[in-house]
Amino acid sequence: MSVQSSPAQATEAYDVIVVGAGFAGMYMLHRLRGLGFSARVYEQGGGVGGTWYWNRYPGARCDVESMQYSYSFSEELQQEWDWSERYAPQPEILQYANHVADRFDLRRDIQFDTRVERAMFDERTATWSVTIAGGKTVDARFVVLATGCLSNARKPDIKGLENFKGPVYHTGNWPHEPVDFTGLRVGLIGTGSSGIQSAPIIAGQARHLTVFQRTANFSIPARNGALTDEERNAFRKKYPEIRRFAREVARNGIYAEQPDRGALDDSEEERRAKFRARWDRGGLTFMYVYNNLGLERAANDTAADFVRGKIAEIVKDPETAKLLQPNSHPIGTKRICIDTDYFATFNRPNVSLVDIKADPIEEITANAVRVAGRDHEVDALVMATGFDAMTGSVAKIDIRGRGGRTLNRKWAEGPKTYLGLMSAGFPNLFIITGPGSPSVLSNMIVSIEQHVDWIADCLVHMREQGLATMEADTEAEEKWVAHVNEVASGTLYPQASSWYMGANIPGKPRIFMPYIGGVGVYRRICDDVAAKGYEGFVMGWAEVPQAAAS
Ligand code: N01
Repeated sequence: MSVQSSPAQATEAYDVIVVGAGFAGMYMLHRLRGLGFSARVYEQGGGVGGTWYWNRYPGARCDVESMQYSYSFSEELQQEWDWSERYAPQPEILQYANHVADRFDLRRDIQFDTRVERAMFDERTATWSVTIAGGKTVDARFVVLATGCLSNARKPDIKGLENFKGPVYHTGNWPHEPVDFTGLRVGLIGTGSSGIQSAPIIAGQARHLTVFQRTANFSIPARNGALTDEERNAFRKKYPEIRRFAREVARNGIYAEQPDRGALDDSEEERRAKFRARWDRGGLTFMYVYNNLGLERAANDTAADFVRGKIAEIVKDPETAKLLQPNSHPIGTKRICIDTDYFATFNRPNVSLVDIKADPIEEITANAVRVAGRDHEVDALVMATGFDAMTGSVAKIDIRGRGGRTLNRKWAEGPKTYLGLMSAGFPNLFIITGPGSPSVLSNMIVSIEQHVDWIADCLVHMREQGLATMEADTEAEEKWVAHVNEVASGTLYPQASSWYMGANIPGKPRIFMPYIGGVGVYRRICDDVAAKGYEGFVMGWAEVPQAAAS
């Protein structure tokens, strides 16, 4: 038996339906095609690129260096594409996504502007019936959710927001036309990565920028700059080593020196020198100066104190500097931000900071944000308030597995998966970089490629063995969920009210969602599971005769 299209009575049928045409969906399609599977990708947006299609806010960039935040599956692609800067701006990443779509002729199997509304598993035929916007139903043996972890933008429920007369933008769903803030008073709510990246650019344009800060955040300078030909070529020459290291050794899928000691193993002077060197170099690897910054509070405090000290050096007004110094969580336990001139922006005469921790926003009126009885007048509002992360986009699809049980009901107390790849009771449904995998704690493209390759190998295995269904075993899933929680609880991460924990969404269960064991360790676990005949997964044979191959 082979993995093939559903019976003829279905109007349209594929071996695999992929939901989403971001970096995960595009690579999945490329692999499926290469292996001879028929596949259809449905994408809600009008183009490829996923998160980079939607997040067009001013200053949007990747916080992983471009030479590493790129596909490794094609040697030609990685040799031919020229990244212009150390951290590529959003338009360039989107251009890259479009280049990949063209280069590998992906568009002919992608249907844009098409939301997937529902997916129902028919146990009798071992087929998924997928309903797309407009009501059309398409069948597939397998469904792959490549829906992204940060793709469900969340506008908070703030009293009076509907009364605001000016435009309200969300960084995660930015208009495709240019937005010009010249001459306007702009209110920015939210100081995560999106707020921190956009504030300096908006401040450079607007008459006045008021930043409403609930939680002060740690941010490290990006030290962005143009890449020279020499730098690009040096990187390209080293790609085999860089990619191997990112996949197999690095915890976060990023090639960088690995720490060999803890923060308290050095004298204060040595520590400061090392932190200073990383601060001056810039970028995410600041947290990898030492090997215990995410594990021990005393070690973490040394890095947090260093950054707080830097904020005090940069920001001239002591009151503002104090407000900007994060004190509510250990450094790195909320996603660390990478910025260009964020803290210095508060030295500008046209920028003010309003603390909404002590005094939350009371109300938004027609032309102001009211805090502690005072109206801060604004002409436009920018919500940099984040996402219903990791589960939000999956939850928007009505997914029904065995016995008609919905995935939303199963995940009501928090997402449960085996390896972040499948959830028991939902056969033949794969998730790329799902909860329970390293995912958002890693260079996403490294994790995407690993998942796609694993799923592709798995489908080939099923085809070769004549298997019709595969699903996570409940016991294996319980053990994996317990393992994910156990590893997280050995770190400082659960101490922060972060979106990793679901804490940014009122009512969402607080569970540390990504797997923190490291990209290399996780890859070995997945490979080992496959080598043992997909241990922890239950395989099934077809119960009905298969139709002719498509
Ligand atoms: O969202 P966030 P983001 N009233 O959730 C505040 C990736 N990313 O879009 O912390 C007032 O981090 C909220 O306050 P608090 C990256 O992984 C990457 O910035 O909950 N404030 C917080 O300050 C990142 O981590 C890149 O107290 C409210 C902010 O809004 C992830 O996306 C760039 C509020 C939300 O911060 C998400 O980043 C951008 C309310 N009701 C994003 N609700 C790069 O590659 C929320 N907030 C560089």
